[in-house]
Amino acid sequence: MITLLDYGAGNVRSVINAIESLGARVKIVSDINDILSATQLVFPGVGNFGSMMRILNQKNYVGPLKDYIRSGRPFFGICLGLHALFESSEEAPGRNGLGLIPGYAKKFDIDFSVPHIGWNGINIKKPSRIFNGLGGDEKFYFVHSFYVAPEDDSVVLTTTDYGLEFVSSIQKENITATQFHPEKSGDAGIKILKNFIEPADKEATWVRVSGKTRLSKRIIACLDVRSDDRGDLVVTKGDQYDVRENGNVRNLGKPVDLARRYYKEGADEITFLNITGFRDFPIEDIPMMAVLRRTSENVFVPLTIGGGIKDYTDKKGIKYSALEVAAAYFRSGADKISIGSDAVLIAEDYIKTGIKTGKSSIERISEVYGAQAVVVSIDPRRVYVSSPEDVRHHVIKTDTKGPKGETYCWYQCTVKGGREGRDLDAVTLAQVCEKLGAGEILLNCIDKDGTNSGFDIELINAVKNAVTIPVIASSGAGCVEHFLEVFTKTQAESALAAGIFHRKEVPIAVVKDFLKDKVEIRLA
Ligand code: 1PR
Repeated sequence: MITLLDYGAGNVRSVINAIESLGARVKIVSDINDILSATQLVFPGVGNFGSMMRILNQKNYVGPLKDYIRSGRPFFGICLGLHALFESSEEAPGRNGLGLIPGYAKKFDIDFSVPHIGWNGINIKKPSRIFNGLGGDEKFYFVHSFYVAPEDDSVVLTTTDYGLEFVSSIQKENITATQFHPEKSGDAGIKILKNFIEPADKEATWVRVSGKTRLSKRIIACLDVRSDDRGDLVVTKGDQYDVRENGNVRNLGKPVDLARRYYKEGADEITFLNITGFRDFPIEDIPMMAVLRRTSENVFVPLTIGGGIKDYTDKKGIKYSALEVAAAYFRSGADKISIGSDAVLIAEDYIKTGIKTGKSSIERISEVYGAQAVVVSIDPRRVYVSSPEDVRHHVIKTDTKGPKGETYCWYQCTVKGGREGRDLDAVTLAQVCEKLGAGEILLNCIDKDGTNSGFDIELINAVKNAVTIPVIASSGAGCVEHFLEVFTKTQAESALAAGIFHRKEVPIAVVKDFLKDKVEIRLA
């Protein structure tokens, strides 16, 4: 029986599923006695250091947690569960951590995109049975803006390189804690959890010292999900956002089955877009919650869900905040939520007033769950102009001429699945959303969607060069060379595709095989 400390922020379902997949049972802490009587404790921290410590204090968990750890019983901390062990964090000045390990958590101050999101390697600094059975070149999933700086180097178990060499896990007597997420790190991560759960009499059999680690470019499979005309939930795919063929919604498979297939084929992440979300009431959208719950049972890579994440009032007049909608998705197994239409409206308001209200969905979800959990999905369309002075938007010079021979264009944001254009450009939207707390941009392109003609490199460069957060390039992938092009001609951290994966034209494994000696990627 593994005891799991859940303080209510973020996706602990994946940790539970990962542990249960190993045949162990999980007991979730509901009061201090559960902590005091635990025999093996896992603490997966998610979100913000300040709100985590506030909740632990409110629930009177701090004392029992310290007593448990000091008693010498096994403890495994994940992400903020690592930071919590330290004295403090720059994320919440003035807020004390558990103080069991001298040192503090620091914010990344580097020239790279922050948060550090994605699959990176580890340099092992001392033997540990936690790594038994691993080969040495595995990559693990990270998502964080802060890293721990212990005063005593002897606690350092691994380091990872990202702009600098930072501590990616620690081990001290009964305490093991990782910055990376084993529950989101495919088979390698599951092995680590297995080694923790298994009896402690096993010796460490393996140690490795390696050179610099590198963050991988991610390959993301995207599943646009909606009800077909019979009311069944299907994965569909549009051509420039039109998902109908001969009048019927295209049906390319079942969401859970396809997600499992992509996980097995080596997808680094899976994104579900509930593309009827803007018409439905998502909290009642049980089928989508169920899709996430079932997918997270045996898909151990990050899951993002988008579609309909906004404040709304249901048919009975009950009000739900976007935060509540997001919370329901996180509880169902999502690691990140993606906001589309609402982000455009929020940015328009912000541009009008220049005031951060703190009340928008982006700000509220980011505050509670952390910036890394908030993706903004942009659905832009090219608008050609004869001269940059014609509009007040970010205009680029383009190599793809317009219908009247125009050599300039801007990228118009749309809402409601591309059906309504707004007076806002994609570059400005991305910049405003970063300011408001978004942690990543999912950059679609309506002109390219479903065309198999390659990513819109000019759009991706325009947005990527305007923000410091990671960008997912999306729309238009038609062959393996398109992935190489987007990773060599732009700084995008990830590339997302849908149609070619669904139709089995270019499987994920083939993409990775093609990229493996040319670009840093994870081989599952
Ligand atoms: O506005 O917050 O409710 O979110 C709605 C979400 O649903 C947005 O993220 C929006 O992009 C998405 N969406 C809405 N309508 C459609 C549609 O197709 N009719 N899908 C739609 C957009 C997602 C793309 C696609 C890539 C790759 N499709 O990410 O997967 O273009 O496709 P490809 O590789 O086949 O070219 P809200």
